Amino acid sequence: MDIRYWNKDVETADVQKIRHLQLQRLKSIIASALKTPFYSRRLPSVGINSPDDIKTLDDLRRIPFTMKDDLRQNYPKGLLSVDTSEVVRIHTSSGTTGIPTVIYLSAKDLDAATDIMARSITATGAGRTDILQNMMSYGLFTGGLCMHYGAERVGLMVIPAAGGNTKRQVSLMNDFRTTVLHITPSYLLHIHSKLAEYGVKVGDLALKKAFIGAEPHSEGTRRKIEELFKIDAYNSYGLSEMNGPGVAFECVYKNDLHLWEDAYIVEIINPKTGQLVPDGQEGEVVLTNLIRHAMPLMRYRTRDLAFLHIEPCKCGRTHRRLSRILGRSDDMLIINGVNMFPSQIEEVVMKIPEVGNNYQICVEKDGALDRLIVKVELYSKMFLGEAKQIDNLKSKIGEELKASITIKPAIELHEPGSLPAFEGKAVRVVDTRPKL
Ligand code: DLL
Repeated sequence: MDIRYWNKDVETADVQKIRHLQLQRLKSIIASALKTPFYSRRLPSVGINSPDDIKTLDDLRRIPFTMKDDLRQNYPKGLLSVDTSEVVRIHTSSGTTGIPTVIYLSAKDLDAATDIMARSITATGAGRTDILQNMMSYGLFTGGLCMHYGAERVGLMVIPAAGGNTKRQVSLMNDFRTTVLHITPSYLLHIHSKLAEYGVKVGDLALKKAFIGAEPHSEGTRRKIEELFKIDAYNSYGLSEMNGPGVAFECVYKNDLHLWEDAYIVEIINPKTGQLVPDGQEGEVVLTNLIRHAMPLMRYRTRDLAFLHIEPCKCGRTHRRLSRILGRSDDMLIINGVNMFPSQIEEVVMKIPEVGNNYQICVEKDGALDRLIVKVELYSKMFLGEAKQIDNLKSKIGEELKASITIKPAIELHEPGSLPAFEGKAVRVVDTRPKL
């Protein structure tokens, strides 16, 4: 096994040393948090007025959870601890109500996040001689830029291909002898289904590894990818609120994901009670960012369900491993890597005058990719008149949805009263993708 470390001292530090580092960093984050409008109200309300009020790591649990809604309600600057002149980058993710959540990074924060990304890449055995085709979108989404910076730091040659244009992606892989892909698992499987059409065989390519993440996938999907492409696929977990990818990453043993505990404090809680669950038990992942000062975030409820492995890993790293993500404790949908909430769709369709009072959101597998279909009942049968009128209406609904959720779903128009009606709680989402 090709075991490489980026920062061996930290990656293999004994647990006590890691906990000590966490405590020091937590105090320092508290100092920054007290400079934000949000935490300067919240921390004193639980008796934390200075970093000295944190004596042990258990004191973290005095701090209430921070929710996505807190970020939204404090948009855009309520969690900012510094003047914007100190900020060198922002990222955002979309929100349920159209209000995004924003993340601010200072130069020092970006440097720390890049270092963790470099560490993640190195843990897979990738290095300077590798050529990384980065097929995650660049922009407000963290997937593209964060991986890009980390890979450059390690010294890989980066092809900033971003997402889409499959034919060109395959040409790039071929022409530049790409060895590593950064990609969503669904897109990677889709690419495989296109190779024959382009006259390319897997054996013509130089692929060795893929970093797959940004969406839930099963062990079966990973194996399928590995067999089809004859590569090693490494699971990569992260979220924009915690700087994007690089929160947890698999090492060469591909036995679930090392969560970098010097950078993030992880708690696994029962999503109903908020209490910690016993070690090894499934629950919701709660994260505290220890490396971002421009915008501190503590005890953030990710809504992702997973468990922590307690046994050590053969690679020698002491940072505990997070299981693959087993589900969500809310209704967020991830469609080909893009996150959205059913409420965002409802918000848009219900504003369209031709739309009646019932709709349904269907998600299904279409080959390797996910397909989103929004079915709406029309207000009046007469809208189902001419073909041209129908097409115009479908395209109007599609465009308005795209402006909110960034992807354009297929739209189906239905006669009034024809979609399933509910007497109790409506079931709006029909997701027939296979369970993990
Ligand atoms: O998806 C960051 C990322 C980019 C991760 C590239 C990995 C690779 P968000 O758009 O904020 O950020 O979405 C975060 O996506 O809370 C999970 O629900 C889901 N997710 C991310 N990685 C995985 C994974 C990026 N490996 C949300 N397995 C998270 C399952 C994942 N779900």
